[in-house]
Amino acid sequence: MTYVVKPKFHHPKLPTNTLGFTRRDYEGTVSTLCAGCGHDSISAAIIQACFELDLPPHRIAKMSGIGCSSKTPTYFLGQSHGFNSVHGRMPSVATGANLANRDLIYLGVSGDGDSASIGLGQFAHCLRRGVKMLYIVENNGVYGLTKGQFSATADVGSTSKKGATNSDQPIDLVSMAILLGAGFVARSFSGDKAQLVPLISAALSHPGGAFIDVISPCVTFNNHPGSTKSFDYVREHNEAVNALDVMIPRQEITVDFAPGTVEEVTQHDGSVLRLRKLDEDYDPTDKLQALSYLQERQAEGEIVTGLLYLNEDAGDLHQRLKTVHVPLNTLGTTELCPGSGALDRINEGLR
Ligand SMILES: Cc1ncc(C[n+]2csc(CCOP(=O)(O)OP(=O)(O)O)c2C)c(N)n1
Ligand code: SF4
Ligand SMILES: [Mg+2]
Repeated sequence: MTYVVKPKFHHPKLPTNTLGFTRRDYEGTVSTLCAGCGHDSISAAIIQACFELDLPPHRIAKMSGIGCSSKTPTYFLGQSHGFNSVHGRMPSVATGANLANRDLIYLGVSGDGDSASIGLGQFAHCLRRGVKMLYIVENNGVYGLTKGQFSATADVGSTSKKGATNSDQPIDLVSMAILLGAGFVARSFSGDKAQLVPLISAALSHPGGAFIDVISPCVTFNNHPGSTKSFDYVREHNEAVNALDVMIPRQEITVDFAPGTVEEVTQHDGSVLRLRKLDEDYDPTDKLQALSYLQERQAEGEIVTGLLYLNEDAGDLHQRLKTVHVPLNTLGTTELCPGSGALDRINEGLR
């Protein structure tokens, strides 16, 4: 058996959201990942965010590639659409799906092998095109599914479980995402639910391409001294630049951040992101500063987390291609084939 269905029974008084769903309605099957795998915590954070945002499960499309991380969509949002693509090809499948039906909410889940090794080109083009989706990389520095080889995000000098030392430079996916023009770029840690859930909620409300790199320790192959993606290492070297809270339009504002240290950003859908600065000098809207800060802290061995870059006006693929507002897959023959008169006019315009 490759999956185990969860029992449907639950306490009749479980809290419901405005759609009448309980948190359990956003779950999937029982996880078959190793006990303690960071990826399971990310699934739990996705479930929590979608429940709190009152997202209708049937409007969400989960896209993934191949890897332990890419298996996780089976373990959340069991009532949503899902597509498990070929290794490293999730971004192009998500791009096509998004072009065909802009009405769905796209959630891409990938691994560091899936996105930074075999799928690096796909990752780059998806972000540069501004496909409106939340793209999550569950980053453990190894190919977990194939038993722990170094991935392209493994830090130089880090060691494998068997003692081999990685001599290659790492690819920093958040710096790449900022350079490629993603409008929402964040990094978090699977062990920090308080930070991860609001980041996922904010990213799902973002009007364009959103990327979150989540450091997610592989407890079986990359959680030893010598790894820079282990639970202990990340806890000791985590440097959060801000704390985020998200208010969706219907919510009463209840958070109470100290005045003078809070930045409010109203998104196009009316949701408000409240950023409490932990580092006074950090400005997530300043691209160059964000990039140099990331490099500086990385050189000191720190892992910077939080909302690292935000550009509300980055736009998305549909906006850039000027597509019609209705999903392309709903267009009928009349709209798709306007007749020989229209063809004649086009031909005339090309003479
Ligand atoms: C075309 C192709 N090449 C190689 C593989 C073997 N393979 C399966 S998963 C994987 C790496 C997965 O690593 P990652 O994306 O980091 O996911 P993790 O298991 O670490 O979550 C590889 C190399 C494959 N399935 N398909
Ligand atoms: S091998 Fe690693 S990444 Fe895969 S399920 Fe186990 S702990 Fe998680
Ligand atoms: Mg991996």
